[in-house]
Amino acid sequence: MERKSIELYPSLGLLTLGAYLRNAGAEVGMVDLTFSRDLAPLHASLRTNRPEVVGVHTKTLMFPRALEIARAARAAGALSVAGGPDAATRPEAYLAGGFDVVAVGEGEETLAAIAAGTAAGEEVAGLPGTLVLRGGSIVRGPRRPYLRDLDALPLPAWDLVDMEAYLGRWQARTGERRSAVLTSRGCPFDCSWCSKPTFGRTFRQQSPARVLTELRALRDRFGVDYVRFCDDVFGIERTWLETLLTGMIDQGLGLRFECLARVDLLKPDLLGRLRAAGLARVYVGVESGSQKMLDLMNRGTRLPQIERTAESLRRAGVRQFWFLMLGYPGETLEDIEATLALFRRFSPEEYSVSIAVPVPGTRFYEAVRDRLTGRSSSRAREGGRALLFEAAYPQRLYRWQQARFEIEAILARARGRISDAVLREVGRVVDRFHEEIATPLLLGERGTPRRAVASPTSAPTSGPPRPESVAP
Ligand code: B12
Ligand code: SF4
Repeated sequence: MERKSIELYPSLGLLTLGAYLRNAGAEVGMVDLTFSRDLAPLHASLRTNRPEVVGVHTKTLMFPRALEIARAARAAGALSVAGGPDAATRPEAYLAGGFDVVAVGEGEETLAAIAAGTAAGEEVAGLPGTLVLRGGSIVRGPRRPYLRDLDALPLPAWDLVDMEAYLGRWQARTGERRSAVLTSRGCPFDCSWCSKPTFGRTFRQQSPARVLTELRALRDRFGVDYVRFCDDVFGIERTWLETLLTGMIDQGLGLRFECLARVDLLKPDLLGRLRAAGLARVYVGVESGSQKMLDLMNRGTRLPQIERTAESLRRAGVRQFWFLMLGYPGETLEDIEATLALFRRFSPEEYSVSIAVPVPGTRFYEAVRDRLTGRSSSRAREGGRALLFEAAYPQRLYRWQQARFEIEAILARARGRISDAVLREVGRVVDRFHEEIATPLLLGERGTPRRAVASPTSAPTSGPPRPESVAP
């Protein structure tokens, strides 16, 4: 999927871990499997470098591959350590699958301690932030406090990967040399479907001066001219954002950038500065055109905020990428119509309509846990379109709904090239097909939901969210 959409960036987590370990005196190498279809580069590196410790970054979809790596590491006599979001969510599964250690939460200090302990021949069980199996039971070390000062982290060790392989692909596709930058860790909001195993609800950020140093390094060392700010939400604090934008403008960095923003934070009066600093594209988590659904998701956003943001981005000439979600518990066909109507009204340049994925560790997952279909591998094969739980309507209905958004986007793109009357007529035909043929046929049950699925209760929130304390 990523190869097709070329959202290719080296893992910032691993590059930061690498830089941190080096500063701590360890010898570090990285096997980047992004461009390879098998584990041959790993086997070659294990043979040549004979590492004492092999660390693996994990996401839910990579679970089987991670276990293969652990087996290879063990066969080579190395201690295998799993870290990253999935291992932090279900460490038991990784230990049962063959990993020697699971590191939960922020990895810098934990991995450095594991590396130092292993080199000294010491027992790693009980180290803060780790879990290991001993005599069939799990030994869990105390929780490691979050890092307080992100400015103290070294710049990512870009030399550990083939940066040109990433930058060259971007350049061939877009003409731009794109790289990723992270300015903060965590997010204080609390959307019901969001998994936050690593940073919890903390929110910490680097100083604008530190961010500017990283931006300059990317530009000067690698010719980067386009940056993706990978923060969960970019620019949560207004004063911080304004200082960064001023720096980018005053230093004439000449970078264009994109980021992920929330409609309640992206105030229209900021857009001029954002544009002047290079803002080219914004990912907006619109999710639904139904206020009822936004509330059930505990999004904390209001429809008028979405409308105001979409309108001001359009006026400012910033490309909008909307994230939309179908199939979240509690959603009816009317809610989907409301989402489509909002989409029609603003015709964002780009969008993705996903089917809600219950990620382990979320309130959403807990709510549908007894209705999981266990189809995660089929989801990967089907390009992320498979339902992973028994939702209100059959899978085929969601597929058709996704197709309606695609048709709508095609019609919007055809505006100006095909007469409005023809486009209106095509739209009417599609709507009639939807109402009279597709919906009754796909529902097969005279329009009633297959099963009422309870929605996860949203956490009560009053006023702006407060981040969790970073104290232990
Ligand atoms: C930027 C981003 C992307 C970018 C770039 C990814 C990249 N190459 O870096 C893009 C858009 C490509 C992307 C794609 C996807 N992403 Co993404 N992404 C993120 C995001 C917002 C930031 C990642 C990041 O840089 N974090 C900052 C670094 C510092 O943190 P970190 O990587 O977690 O690493 C720290 C610790 O986890 C730990 N650690 C990590 N690895 C290891 C290994 C060892 C051995 C140790 C000891 C410690 C350790 O130490 C690190 C430093 O403290 C996160 C959310 C988040 N806040 O993390 C989601 C997130 C990681 N993505 C997620 C998902 C689901 C995806 C996709 C599957 C989406 C999709 N359907 O296609 C793909 C998979 C891509 C892939 N192959 O990895 C989920 C993962 C959930 C899960 N349990 O699997 C997250 C958590 C978002 C969420 N809340 O749901 N993503
Ligand atoms: S705004 Fe919501 S979805 Fe985005 S990172 Fe924060 S909690 Fe997760």
